[in-house]
Amino acid sequence: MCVCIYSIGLSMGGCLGWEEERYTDGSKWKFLEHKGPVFAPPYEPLPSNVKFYYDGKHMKLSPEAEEVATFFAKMLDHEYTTKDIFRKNFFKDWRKEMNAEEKAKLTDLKKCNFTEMSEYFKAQSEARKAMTKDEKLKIKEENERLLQEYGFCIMDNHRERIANFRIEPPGLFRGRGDHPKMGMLKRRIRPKDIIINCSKDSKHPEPPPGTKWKEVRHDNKVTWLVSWTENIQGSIKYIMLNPSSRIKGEKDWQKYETARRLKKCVDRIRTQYHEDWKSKEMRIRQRAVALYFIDKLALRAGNEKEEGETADTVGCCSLRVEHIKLYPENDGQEYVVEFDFLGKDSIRYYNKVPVEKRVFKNLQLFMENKEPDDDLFDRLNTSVLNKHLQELMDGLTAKVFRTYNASITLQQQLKQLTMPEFFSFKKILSYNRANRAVAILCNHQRAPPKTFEKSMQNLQTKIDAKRDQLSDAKRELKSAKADAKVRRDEKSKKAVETKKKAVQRIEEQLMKLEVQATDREENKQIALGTSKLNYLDPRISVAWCKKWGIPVEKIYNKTQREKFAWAIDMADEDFEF
Ligand SMILES: *[C@@H]1O[C@H](CO)[C@@H](O)[C@H](O)[C@H]1NC(C)=O
Ligand SMILES: *[C@@H]1O[C@H](CO)[C@@H](O)[C@H](O)[C@H]1NC(C)=O
Ligand SMILES: *[C@@H]1O[C@H](CO)[C@@H](O)[C@H](O)[C@H]1NC(C)=O
Ligand SMILES: *[C@@H]1O[C@H](CO)[C@@H](O)[C@H](O)[C@H]1NC(C)=O
Ligand SMILES: CC(=O)N[C@H]1CO[C@H](CO)[C@@H](O)[C@@H]1O
Repeated sequence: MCVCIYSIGLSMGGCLGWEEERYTDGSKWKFLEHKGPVFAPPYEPLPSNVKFYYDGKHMKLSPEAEEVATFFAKMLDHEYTTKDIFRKNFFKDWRKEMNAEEKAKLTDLKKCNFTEMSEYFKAQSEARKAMTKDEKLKIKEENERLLQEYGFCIMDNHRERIANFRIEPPGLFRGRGDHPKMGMLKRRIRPKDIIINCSKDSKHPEPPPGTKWKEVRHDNKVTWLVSWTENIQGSIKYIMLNPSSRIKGEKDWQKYETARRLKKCVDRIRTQYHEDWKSKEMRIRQRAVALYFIDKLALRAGNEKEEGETADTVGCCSLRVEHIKLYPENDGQEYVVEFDFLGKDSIRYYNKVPVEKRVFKNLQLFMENKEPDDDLFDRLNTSVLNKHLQELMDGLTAKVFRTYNASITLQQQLKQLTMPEFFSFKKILSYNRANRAVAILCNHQRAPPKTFEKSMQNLQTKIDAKRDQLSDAKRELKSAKADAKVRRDEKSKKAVETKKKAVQRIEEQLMKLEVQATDREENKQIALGTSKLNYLDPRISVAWCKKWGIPVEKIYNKTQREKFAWAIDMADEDFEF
């Protein structure tokens, strides 16, 4: 068979998928061969001089109990280990790994002393940092060998990179926000947990000696290679192809094409839901108001599965009465709705927006005679809404509205903010500002990075030094000019020119640093990555780069360039979303 090698990047990017990917156009692969996953290394018991103490007394733990204890010890300096839920969940799961004797003795987490374990891991991590070049090179070579052996598969006629062929090691679950399951033991994944998907006529991956796979499948309608069920949320995890692969690229392209189709019919959809606000049927009114929120505020639809089980997060359909407040008038605006709830990943969504009068009146109606914890849209659920969206446009979901609004907003902002006369670094600031406008729209907030103040200080020091340098250069220019006036010869004229250029160069460097500071400051609490990676049609960004002669590397890092290879390859300066 002919193996065509293409799109092979070597960075270790990519992540495990959560959604099973099926071909949307009914296509199938014909041949799939791969080597299966790389398992986490087995547990290595602690050296005997690293001791664990219970109630002040040394206690030797069984290997099973010790392994789980090390997970806690490794996180000892982290705030998590002070949280009640974390400690409770951890202790409950830890006890399950203890033998009878340990179970009887270890009854109070407060009496456990993990200090020596924690010190040991800290020392190990220091030792890793202090490795010699040769030792580091050895590790790098071993990683490269694993990548070459396990990191690629052959799908039909292509050799493709696999996104993440390493199975995560066991540890303690953290989750985002105040996740009710934080601290639980994330079990070690073994061959007997693994389902392999490959073609019948390929060389099947071998399980490690003495073990068996759970199952080997030959399902050519899906694009995953390996799957297993993780124990915390019971969700299925998959090993899939790298974003740079042909299949991923096509899926990505399709997503943005769907958003572009929405652009063409969004007016019709808006007209319709405006009409539906007046419907005699309550379920239609509720559906229409929910749709308005999704369109106007880029809210998520809400999970189809019951969210209540995990953190108390909601989407549009699962909003409760307590999540909104109505103000007939607020700060000089009429019909204002205040939203305050925890959205995906427990990130708070807070927004105060004026809405149309009819929406406001409907909301009042929906809230009548209800308790705070009653559903706002009691006649609506996510599946009903999704079905309705499908009827409005093939392939339409709440996410398509987000993608559409994000992409069109980026395009408009880029047009507005990029001035032809800007230096290229200032154009890049414009790009980041456009990206920020979208991130704000999508509610992609973050806590300021820990290193923020420090890195701003460093930058400020550089700026101050550059300012001094500039005044020196200006002074030198002035004296060169004075000198030239007196001497009136070629040599001193040349000197003036040289000094002038130096001043210009330093001015430009100073401006660049100042723009950098502005950019960083504005970015303090906003995460650009998520929208860049998931909601912004890369063809808009690539077209913008082309138009202004900005290298794509300035806006996409290596991982992002791999993911968007399809868009970069077909770069078109006149692309209109
Ligand atoms: C825990 O153990 C360490 C090391 O053996 C010891 O220095 C420390 O005092 C102990 N901490 C407590 C709270 O007993
Ligand atoms: C995108 O969302 C914003 C914020 O709610 C909204 O004002 C705007 O009308 C939307 N734009 C489009 C084109 O849908
Ligand atoms: C959603 O509502 C529809 C119609 O009321 C109902 O048939 C369906 O079972 C509901 N789905 C869920 C997941 O609750
Ligand atoms: C690229 O940027 C993303 C954030 O958007 C980051 O998560 C990733 O680690 C970066 N990759 C590289 C290779 O720098
Ligand atoms: C869940 C699933 O799609 N399983 C498929 C795995 O592969 C076998 C053999 O091709 C199919 O029969 C199953 O339906």
